[in-house]
Amino acid sequence: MARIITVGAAQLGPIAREEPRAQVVGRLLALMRQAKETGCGLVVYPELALTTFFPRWLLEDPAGIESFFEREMPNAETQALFDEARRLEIGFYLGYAESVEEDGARRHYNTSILVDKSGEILGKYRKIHLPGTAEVVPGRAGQHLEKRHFGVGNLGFPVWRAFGGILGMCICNDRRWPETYRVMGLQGVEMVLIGYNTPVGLGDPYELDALTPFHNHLSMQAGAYQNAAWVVGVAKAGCEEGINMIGQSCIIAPSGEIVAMCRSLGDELITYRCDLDMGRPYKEDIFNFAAHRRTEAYGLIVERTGAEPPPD
Ligand code: CDT
Repeated sequence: MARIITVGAAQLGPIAREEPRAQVVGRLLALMRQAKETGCGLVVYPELALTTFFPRWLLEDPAGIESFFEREMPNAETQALFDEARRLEIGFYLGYAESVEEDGARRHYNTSILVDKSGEILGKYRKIHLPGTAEVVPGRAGQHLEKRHFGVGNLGFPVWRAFGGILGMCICNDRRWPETYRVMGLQGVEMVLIGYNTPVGLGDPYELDALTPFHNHLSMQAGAYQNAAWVVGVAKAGCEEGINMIGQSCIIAPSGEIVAMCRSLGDELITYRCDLDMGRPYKEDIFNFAAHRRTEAYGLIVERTGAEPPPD
């Protein structure tokens, strides 16, 4: 029997700093209902989908910082999402800022969860590759302070048997790193869910900014193809608090081909009927890891991996 996940990529337009959670949740619910109407069994929201992308600011007041984080999930403001998922029998991926007490200390993570069709949390992922800096870079047009606001994720890159397949999660900058997909690929992942907020105009040379949409797709298409998995990449897009963020949310087949893509920079749903077995010919042949990976021959290279170039 065909193993199909009809997935919805629920791109969000900007979220203003003062936009109440309830209003954001209302937008997420509208996209969830639209996804259900178009036959989806799973809807994927962006990274930090409940708030504006606050790591663009220094934010020194602890209470002000904490206001961007969720101490419980679900909580009073997000419960409606879980209730509606259960009512509609649709799963979801949601990115949010997580605040948790660990080893007697309060810790902050950039987190995503996978929720099943009965509204139960199946899995959690905490972002590992945190871009930007911990301190303000003087003279830069815009800041990206994820290293200040979040700890490095401590849950690895697990995969889950869910929705009839093997699913994994990562968050934004993770998508640029081959290790992200390969760690999940080695566990047989069949669909990788990714939320992102990708700003431009922070002060990089124009030629780098201009290539941002290309690099977005390049990374995800390569990750999909090289690991024979579907990839669903979902943006928070548009001009948010004066910073432009790319859109181009997309669904990518295990062939590496983009099969659906958002056209706007606002709230927009795209869907695709993903056949999980489409990855099989790749997993059995060109990317048959057991047959073709040569880890024993990678040793020399791994030993030299470091800051300095190889000797002459
Ligand atoms: N959110 C996130 O990880 N964004 C990064 C941009 C960093 S620019 C300093 C990304 O890789 O898209």
